[in-house]
Amino acid sequence: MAEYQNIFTRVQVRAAPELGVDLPRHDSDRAGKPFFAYWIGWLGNAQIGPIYLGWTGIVSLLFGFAAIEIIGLNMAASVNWDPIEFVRQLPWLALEPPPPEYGFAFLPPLSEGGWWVMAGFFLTISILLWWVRTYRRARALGMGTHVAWAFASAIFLFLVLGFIRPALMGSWAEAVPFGIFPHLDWTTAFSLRYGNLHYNPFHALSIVFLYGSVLLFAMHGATILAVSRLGGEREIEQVTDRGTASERAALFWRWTMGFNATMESIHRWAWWFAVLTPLTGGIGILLTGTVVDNWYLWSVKHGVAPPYPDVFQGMGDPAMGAGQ
Ligand code: 07D
Ligand code: 07D
Repeated sequence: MAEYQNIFTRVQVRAAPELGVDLPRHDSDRAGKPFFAYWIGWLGNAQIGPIYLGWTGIVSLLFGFAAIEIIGLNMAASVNWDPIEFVRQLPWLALEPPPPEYGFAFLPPLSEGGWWVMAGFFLTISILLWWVRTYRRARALGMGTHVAWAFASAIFLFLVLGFIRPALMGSWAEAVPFGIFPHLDWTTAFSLRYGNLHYNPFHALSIVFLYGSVLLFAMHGATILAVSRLGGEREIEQVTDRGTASERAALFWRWTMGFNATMESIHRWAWWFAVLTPLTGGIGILLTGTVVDNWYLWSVKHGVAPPYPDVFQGMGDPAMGAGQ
């Protein structure tokens, strides 16, 4: 049985690389000669390439490279171009956005955030062109554009954090710095500055969808693996044949929780949970500092959180912390 199971689930189809799909007219050729990698076969399909580049792909990579170059060179300059220190301190190095005195100026002096604006601009172009690529490649294959719209949801949060909210606040200084720990420090500081993000209901919703995505992913992945001995991942047969693995999987969930998703709906659950994570999150960030200045006080006002305990009376405005 073990050998058959292997053949069942890991057999590699070595077909024509394009699966017989004709390229639309005016599309450039795909680049690279495809090859097969045995070990990669354990993670997915063993065939690597060819890749479709096209002008959106090439220009996206060029802008992405330029952005990373600007970030990396600025970080290197901050350690006096010392390669050892660059590697040693890399997680803590930063390229910071312009300070508040420049407001939302088009291009502040390069050494005072100008490089940040330029890198952000290039990174944004790169990401948007990559989005166009996901959209156009899906269209070229006659697919739906679900991947592109899911990606758009993440791009929405990215733009809110680095562009839309700073624009609304009239200051680049509100934006996220480039850097590993610096961007985490920004996240903590943001939460503290605006009265604890845990009291922001859209942050809570975003967490619900994030945790929900993890739960759904675990349930779905586990379910399919659990019926792979019955051919559970062979989706065509699963949709058309009776008495298949997917029926058993559905029965499992009806037995254990009284309800089952279907082969189609489980992917809709997954898509919506994933898409709603950055979408609700982005709404929460947009509201912060623009509509609501302190999420804790907002919660007290709306009866979501109880007022601060009396013991702090006489120590200033309790909700703002001692000394305010
Ligand atoms: C696994 C797919 C692969 C992608 C990877 C990321 C870079 C950045 C650039 C040094 C799941 C590649 C990363 C190219 C290097 C320079 C200049 C995706 C997978 C491996 N964060 N964040 C990380 C980004 C924000 C937060 C890690 C990006 C917000 C917390 C990585 C953005 C806030 C924690 C990273 C972004 C925030 C992280 C792992 C953009 C609130 C962690 C990411 C463009 C949302 C975790 C040290 C990962 C960590 C982490 C990248 C935005 C919070 C460096 C590109 C401002 C609390 N973030 N992040 O696996 O280990 O994603 O940090 O918006 O604990 Mg972040
Ligand atoms: C970042 C979308 C943009 C990314 C793109 C990718 C490249 C790399 C490279 C391929 C992730 C571009 C990619 C450029 C290409 C290669 C190599 C998506 C991104 C386009 N929080 N929090 C969230 C929790 C606290 C804070 C979301 C939990 C504290 C801030 C999420 C807790 C404070 C922000 C979440 C917790 C705080 C968030 C992110 C617990 C800190 C945000 C969702 C248990 C002290 C963001 C509304 C996401 C948001 C966000 C989880 C606590 C601050 C659900 C579980 C109280 C400032 N937090 N958080 O999808 O949307 O991110 O908030 O305490 O901005 Mg939080």
